[in-house]
Amino acid sequence: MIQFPKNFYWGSATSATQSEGAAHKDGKGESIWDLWYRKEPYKFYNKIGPEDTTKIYENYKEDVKLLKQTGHNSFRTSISWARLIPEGNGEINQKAVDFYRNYFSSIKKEGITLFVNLFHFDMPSSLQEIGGWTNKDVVEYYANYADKAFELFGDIVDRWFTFNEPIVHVEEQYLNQNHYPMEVDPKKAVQSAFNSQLASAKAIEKFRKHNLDSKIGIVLNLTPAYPRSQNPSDLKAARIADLFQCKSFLDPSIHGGYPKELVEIISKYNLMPEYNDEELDIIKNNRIDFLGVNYYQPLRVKENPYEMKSDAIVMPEYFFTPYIMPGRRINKYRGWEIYPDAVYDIAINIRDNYNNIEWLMTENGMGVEDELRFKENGQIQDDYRIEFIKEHLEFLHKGIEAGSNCVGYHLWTFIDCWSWLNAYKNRYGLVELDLETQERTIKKSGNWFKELSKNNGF
Ligand code: BGP
Repeated sequence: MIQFPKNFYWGSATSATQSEGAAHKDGKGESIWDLWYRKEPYKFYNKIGPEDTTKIYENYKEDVKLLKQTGHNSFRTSISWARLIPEGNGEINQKAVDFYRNYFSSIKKEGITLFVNLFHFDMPSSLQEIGGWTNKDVVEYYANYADKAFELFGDIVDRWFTFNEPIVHVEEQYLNQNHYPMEVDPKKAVQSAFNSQLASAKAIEKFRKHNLDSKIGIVLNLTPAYPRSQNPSDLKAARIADLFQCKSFLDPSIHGGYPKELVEIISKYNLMPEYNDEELDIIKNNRIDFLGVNYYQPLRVKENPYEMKSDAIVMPEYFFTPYIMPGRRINKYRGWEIYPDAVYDIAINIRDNYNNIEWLMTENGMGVEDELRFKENGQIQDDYRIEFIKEHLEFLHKGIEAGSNCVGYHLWTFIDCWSWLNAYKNRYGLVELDLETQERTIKKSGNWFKELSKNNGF
């Protein structure tokens, strides 16, 4: 039996946009996802957009019972900035305040520890119109929003997060064209990254003024970068990949500043963001209390054998090229490699290089297509998901045994939810969602997860 430390957090995570639905209800403002879907619905899998996602907005009372039935002692969701403050800055939407207070209170009434995140890829569209994260005014508006959230819900939230995976909105909005406004502009990407980090620090600064009993952290998608080989050029590619993908947010969030080599590269290619000393001080003086780590797949890289043209757009691929390792295990539905061993490496990296800060796995999971084919006697028999979780937990446990300060494991996700790029194609939930009827049915993994949580191990 693998036994986890006392009071270990067992649960799952979701986000506002992916689970609430009611995108145009009760005064909610438009987010970039609503805007993008309105403009280009064909960009979304089966043309299903964010408006009708899992409908937790209407169903939260029932759904909270399901949290309990699947063994959650903790749960993370996010606040929709555009629901709470429809224009992104200024007037508060009272209906949103009521919804979040009722939803959050019902979670707390079940004795479930509540983790709330402030930003999960969902910029209010009016703020994207003025440049989103590339605009310093938006940093101020975000700090005001965070301040308001602490004031309104600070008494019921146990742990806060400033951002979920900030490197993702940076890259997908300004390099890879997977999030609106789908631009390819490395300078904007760097500015967005710096401003997001500054926004996180400013939210922490506001948080401290409220003197709450809770803690505040950030959720980062981390994995050590694995080089193809031990050749110096592959090793260099891995080092730079780590700087860009992990240390760009990890170092300022925990150590209060940026790695020298990262700054040198950014500066060498004329990508330095606008910043001043006061902002650097804010980042330095407002660090996280604990860390959330999302992990799905390893980051495997190799050298880029080609030279950069003098007029090239400076893309990360010039420094490190994704490496598709022969014979890798893969989740074919999502195209992501399965490599549970990385969880141990993450744990050791945090122990040795990040002050052994308190952390938890905030996301890990397996999205599978067409799960109905696994339905027997009315229940999806998702043994593959149980195996996936077990394998990752084994390595997490090994990391804890080695002294890493991990305090919990959250699965992605609770009820099958909408995905940014894949809508409802791949299902991740412990609970099945019938999209037609909205009926919820606990999968085999949901029952297993309850046992896992009850036994604090398996
Ligand atoms: C993470 C995001 C989640 C979720 C998950 C699964 O990066 O934080 O919001 O979407 O990935 O990915 P996908 O939905 O693309 O399959």
